Amino acid sequence: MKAIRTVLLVASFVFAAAAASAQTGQLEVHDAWARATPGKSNIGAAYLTIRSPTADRLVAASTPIAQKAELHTMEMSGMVMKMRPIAGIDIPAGQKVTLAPGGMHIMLVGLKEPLKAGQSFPLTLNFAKAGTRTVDVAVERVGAVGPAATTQH
Ligand SMILES: [Cu+2]
Repeated sequence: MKAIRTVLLVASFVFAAAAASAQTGQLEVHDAWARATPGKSNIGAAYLTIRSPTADRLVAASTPIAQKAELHTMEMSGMVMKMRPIAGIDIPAGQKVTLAPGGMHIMLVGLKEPLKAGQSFPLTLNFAKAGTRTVDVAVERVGAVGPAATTQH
């Protein structure tokens, strides 16, 4: 009888701990990728997915492989899609925010070397609340439209 009570106590403790960690989960950055840059272009773009359990805001980015990393968005200007710098990207609580071609992206200005498919580089993101996150950005071929499957090769 005593043993059964002990098991129940342990079980309820483990359950409580799991519930607590779900509530205090951390901001995560997934699927960071960039397109290889053609020729001698010294401008590139990085894309990724951000999810945070609490509202946050991406306010800056930096990478050792470029002079500057700017937050950009794309919008229609007349009949043309144009990109422009933005001060930050809001991350609503519990919602996935995806930076992808044709939309928001991280512009890499002044690349020290062209981005080559198969390489990767570090990118540091600064969040208003979560602080910094450094992710590895995989470089995909020039025509890629998304990150390669990460589970199979
Ligand atoms: Cu841009």
